[in-house]
Amino acid sequence: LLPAGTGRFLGLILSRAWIRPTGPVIDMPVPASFNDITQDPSLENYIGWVWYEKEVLLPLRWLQDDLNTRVVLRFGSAHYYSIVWVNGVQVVEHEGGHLPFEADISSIVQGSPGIPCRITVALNNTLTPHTLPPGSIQYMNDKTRYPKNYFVQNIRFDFFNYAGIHRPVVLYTTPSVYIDDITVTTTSSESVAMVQYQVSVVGSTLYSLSLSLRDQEGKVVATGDGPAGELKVLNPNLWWPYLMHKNPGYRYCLEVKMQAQVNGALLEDVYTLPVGIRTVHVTSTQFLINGRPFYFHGVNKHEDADIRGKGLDWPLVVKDFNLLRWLGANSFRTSHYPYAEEIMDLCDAYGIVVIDECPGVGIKMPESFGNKSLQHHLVVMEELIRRDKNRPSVVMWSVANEPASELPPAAYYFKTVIAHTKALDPSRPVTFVTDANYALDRGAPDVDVICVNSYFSWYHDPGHLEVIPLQLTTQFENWYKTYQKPIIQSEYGADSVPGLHSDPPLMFSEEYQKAMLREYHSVFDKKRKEYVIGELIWNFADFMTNQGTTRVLGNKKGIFTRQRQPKSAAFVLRERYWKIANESSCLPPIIESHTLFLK
Ligand code: GCB
Repeated sequence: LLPAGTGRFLGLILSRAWIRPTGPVIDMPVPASFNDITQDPSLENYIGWVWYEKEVLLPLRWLQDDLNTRVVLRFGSAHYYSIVWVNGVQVVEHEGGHLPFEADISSIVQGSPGIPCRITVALNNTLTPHTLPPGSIQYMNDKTRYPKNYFVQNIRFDFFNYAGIHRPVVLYTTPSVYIDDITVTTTSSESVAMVQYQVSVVGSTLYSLSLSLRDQEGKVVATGDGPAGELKVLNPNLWWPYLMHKNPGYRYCLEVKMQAQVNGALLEDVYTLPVGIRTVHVTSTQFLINGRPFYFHGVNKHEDADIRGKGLDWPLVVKDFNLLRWLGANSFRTSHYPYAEEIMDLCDAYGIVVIDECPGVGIKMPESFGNKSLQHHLVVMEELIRRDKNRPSVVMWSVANEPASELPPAAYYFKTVIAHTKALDPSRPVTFVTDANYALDRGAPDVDVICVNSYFSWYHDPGHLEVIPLQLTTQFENWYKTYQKPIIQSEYGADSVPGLHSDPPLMFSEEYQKAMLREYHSVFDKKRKEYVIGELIWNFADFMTNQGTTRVLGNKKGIFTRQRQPKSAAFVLRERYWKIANESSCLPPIIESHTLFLK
């Protein structure tokens, strides 16, 4: 990794015939954020360009068969703006973290077997009013208070702006004619389901496609051919959420086989895709999965951990799923950006329902509602939907979190983003998460589900738990009477410093966090009989933020610590979630440690 000055000088650096390190060269793990890896505070808070470089030797057979093999370099995500070179040739440029991008590098690496392939990445974590999330650079020009050229990056979101290559980087191959994309949607009735598919092939127009769908025993239940069609499945095993069925997360395996003749050679590309058969519908009071009312009892999360920041961390990912299931949580929102594909795979497999949020967080400045931002937002939604459209766990898209949706341009902005999202994926409802006043919010008319965040007795009336019942009831009634749409309490919570106790409960103690939850829960219990369809605690775990006077080594609203130890509030929530799960007629799987709540 080579920190290389500020972005202002990038043009200069690139125009040189040979790029040389302009800063210290250090070892940097991938995937990981670079911020917390060293003892150097300037790297922790670094804004600007950093460089990564690595040499790899590619298998000989990838390089010799140059006509028919396509070599691809893929990044799971890199934060924020990336330029990638292979052997000094620029192969891809990508704007935005949290989503994958890739480049066909065949023409660069083929024809030179035995020569190492040098992958160079320039990354810039600077956020502007037009990036997602937006941010701005503020130069401090008062020479009596700040050194020359001093600047800070202002952000309007509450998590540390970790940067680096956050997800795995892989090299893979396909034939030169290959399956580029598959789109699957499902419909079902009691005894028969239809799986609609569309397959796009790139590289030739002369190819054949055959499809087969297997159940979990490996039995072929339907077959098809051609680039579009329908597979009929009799007596389908539906994909059910965790705790809604004794066998949640059932997925069939769709195998798509493409064959093409190219210059006398037979090329074959085979792609397998897990397919969950399920439907999603929204009424004015309910969220239906497979026709049954679904109540979101879940969490908001972050990709955040000690040392590796936002870098993918398998042990942590698996630990978090174990904690979610321990908690009896059936869902989460990917606050405030798309999570790693590895996490989404586990949601599909375990039946954890997802509200899939794009990085539209902190859209507060008027200039962030202009055409430039809007166009970028549309592209980000395209990338997100392309990545996650086939996931049964994803039941709703969230296009933003707490934007300044009362500003006049927000009306056109959200109408456009939501319409675009629906055009790309007509099968799922769309929302954004609001903290605006119900009477002033200009985006709410376009959402399918109202998702509202509130922090009564915390940011408003701090310390006054007694105001919660009235204020929360009023909040729900105002939204419902205005829109007649189901409502999710998409955030509520209180900070607690683990180990800090106080009775009567005082703010920041574990007791206060518990008491606040209980006040909210009593209102949820009344309103979920009407039109409230979910509650998502803020937050699953403590997480790092920018430094500030209201943050003690980060945000402490977790019900688990950052190291995933439960605070008292976790037990309150666990008891509640299992109780709610048991109210449904479908028995959850009996796991020994949960029997206490199942009796
Ligand atoms: C919110 C934000 C979330 C913050 C949270 C808080 O409304 O959506 O990103 O972390 O409040 O704790 O302030």
